[in-house]
Amino acid sequence: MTGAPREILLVSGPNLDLLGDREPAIYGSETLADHVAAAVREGEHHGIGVRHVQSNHEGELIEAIHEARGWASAIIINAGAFTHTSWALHDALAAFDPPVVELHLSNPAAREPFRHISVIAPVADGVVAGFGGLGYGLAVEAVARLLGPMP
Ligand code: CA2
Repeated sequence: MTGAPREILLVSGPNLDLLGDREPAIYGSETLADHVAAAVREGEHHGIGVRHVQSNHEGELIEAIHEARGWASAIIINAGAFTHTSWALHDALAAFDPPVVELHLSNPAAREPFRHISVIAPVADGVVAGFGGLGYGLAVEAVARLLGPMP
């Protein structure tokens, strides 16, 4: 392998740390750790590392995105409910040049009206939504394809 190693920052927003414990009908019974493990496995398949950060605090997520400007080849973000409200996350992602993939377990467009708006979507290259835990692997595959073969 040549070139710098590729690594994705996987960002998980508020309440995703509760997955597996509540609301299984909407979000499934797998835990966030299960989803992160699926992303890591798919990354290994493509020779891409995955670093994960979860926080219930908007500022911590913004700091992680700022820091990723120094090392990440892409960001995959499930911003939780901040998806619908956080222009601060929007602005942080706008300052990150490499690919950004927005990720959701559910399909917010098929749910309550307040979930139909994403302030992340305008600064994302694409969105993976509605496929439950399968989406974590799909999002990593999307990044691998966007980045193309190692130079
Ligand atoms: O479908 C998704 O992945 C969401 O990003 C999940 C968010 C929701 O606000 C978005 O509209 C769509 C919710 C995060 C997890 O919330 C939980 C609440 C209780 C129990 C377990 C998870």
